[in-house]
Amino acid sequence: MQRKNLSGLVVSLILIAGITMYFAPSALPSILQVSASSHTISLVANYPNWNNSNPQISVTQGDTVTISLSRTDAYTHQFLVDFDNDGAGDTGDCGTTDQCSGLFTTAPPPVGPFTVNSNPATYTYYCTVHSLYMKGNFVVQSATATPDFGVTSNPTSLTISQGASGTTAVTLNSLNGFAGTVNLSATVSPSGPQASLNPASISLSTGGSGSSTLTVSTSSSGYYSTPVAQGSYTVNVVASSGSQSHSTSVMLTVGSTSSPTGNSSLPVVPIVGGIIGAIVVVGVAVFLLRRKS
Ligand SMILES: [Cu+2]
Repeated sequence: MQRKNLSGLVVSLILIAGITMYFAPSALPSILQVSASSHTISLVANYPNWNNSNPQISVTQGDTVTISLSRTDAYTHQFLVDFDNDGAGDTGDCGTTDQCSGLFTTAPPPVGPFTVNSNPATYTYYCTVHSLYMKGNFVVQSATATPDFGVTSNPTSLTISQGASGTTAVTLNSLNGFAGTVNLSATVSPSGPQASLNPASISLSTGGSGSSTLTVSTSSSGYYSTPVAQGSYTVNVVASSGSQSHSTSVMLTVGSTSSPTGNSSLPVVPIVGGIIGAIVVVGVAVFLLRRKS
């Protein structure tokens, strides 16, 4: 009886281990593929094009590439990838910098496999014989694109009257496979209006996006219930995750919608206006008093 239980336990453990190994890979977070891969690219020469369209070839730095060649027309061709950007005419660096076939009529041996060592950029591949027409882009992409995120707001400006509030949507986007939590904060300059974000933190999945609502309020505050001054403000929204941070600005105009929306600091205008008004009042009073006496 004891032995039967033991064998049952062993069978159960093997089953659990098997199921775990089967399901574990799908439970792992998806990670951006950055390891080098191998590509075989087939190009058919058919004057005046490769593959009838001179297709763009895209690879990643560090990839291993093999190019198999053939033709369907009656001409002689020669394939060349111009990694040093000196044109189709220089075949002297074939096999060192550039990658080339020989002149061919029937399908030649494939070019490569070769490792793409050139810096990320757009290069050109040619037929050296028909270089004006038979050419296309050979794009080398970076293998080390850093996962990152972007932040935008819509709308990018708000106009609200004193004592009111307004909202704008702040959107976060995952870039280059970024996945993680991004914290949002907002500051207003000059101080006065209050800004808040809901939610203040967004979890982005790889290739995903998320949105938060930025609410800006100009209700009066403080002991004397001082109203927020009319004028132009900037709300700076900072999105940060670890050491990475990005920001976006929302222009805020406080006042009636018909008031000017220039960049000048409007609080100066009422102050200057008030001072001028006071001088005029005092001046008129002095004039009247002198006239009376
Ligand atoms: Cu050709």
